[in-house]
Amino acid sequence: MIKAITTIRQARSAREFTALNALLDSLGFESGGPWKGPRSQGQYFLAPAGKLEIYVGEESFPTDVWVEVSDLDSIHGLLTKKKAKIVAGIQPTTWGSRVLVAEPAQGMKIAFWQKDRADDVAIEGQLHAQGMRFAIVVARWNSFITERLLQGALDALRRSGCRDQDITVVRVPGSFEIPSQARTLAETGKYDAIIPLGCLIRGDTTHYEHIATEVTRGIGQSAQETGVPHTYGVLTCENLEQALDRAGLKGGNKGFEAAISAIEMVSLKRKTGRRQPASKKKGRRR
Ligand code: DLZ
Repeated sequence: MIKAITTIRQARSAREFTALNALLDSLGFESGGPWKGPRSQGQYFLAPAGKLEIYVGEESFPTDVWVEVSDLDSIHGLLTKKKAKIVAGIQPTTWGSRVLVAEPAQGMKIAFWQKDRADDVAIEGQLHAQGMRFAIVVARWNSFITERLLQGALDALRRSGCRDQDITVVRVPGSFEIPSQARTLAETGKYDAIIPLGCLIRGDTTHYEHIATEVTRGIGQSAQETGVPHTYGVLTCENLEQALDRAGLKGGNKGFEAAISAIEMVSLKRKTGRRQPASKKKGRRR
């Protein structure tokens, strides 16, 4: 039974390996984990689909690594920002797509491509945060975890193009206070989305269940009643180890994920929501 396809590239030095690692991570590849052997070390990255493609004909391809993306312009922007070598800028192909070829390490060419028309007709939000304004509500309780969530959220917003002056961070005592503050901020009309961050760890107190239920309900209610997207960056964990995993260790950083979801929801709302009358638009603070 076939299980996976792997293509392997060798970096020429530890420094190049580290730089490649960081670049692929910033482009959005999901890390599958590092490995270390007696003579070498590696890192593998995952993509939602793998393909082994064969063809016949006169088409010639500049490389044998092709990465299909949903937003080629953003990839181009990121590669440029990271000073990766671009061998061929974005060009149309003969098969209804656009492609660019990068060479992040010598001899390691990667083609990034995007179809001109998506296969499905689904409407999806984009992940550009330029011009969007966010409020992050962060609980001080378990701050050694919530501060990590905050760093993750800020990283996601900045990497997606949000300016620091468009981000407001508000601290509240504990997760229980998040919904009311989230609502206060949402009602100002100044923010495109609210990103709540907290960490509830089940202790030997019965408070845990009550707070978790209230916080979840309150955030959802604020989102629905104000019409401002709110995401959910509140960890509900059995223990500290689990919380650490979800705040940047094994399980990624849920603050980062909550911020990315917020960007997507703002973009989606702009695409699918009711158009604002011109008079209202003018009055909007931007
Ligand atoms: C009281 C309390 C408890 C027991 N546990 C947590 C927790 O694990 N995470 C958290 O964010 N907050 C906790 N709190 C504090 C409440 O959220 C709230 O701040 C206080 O009860 C004051 O209203």
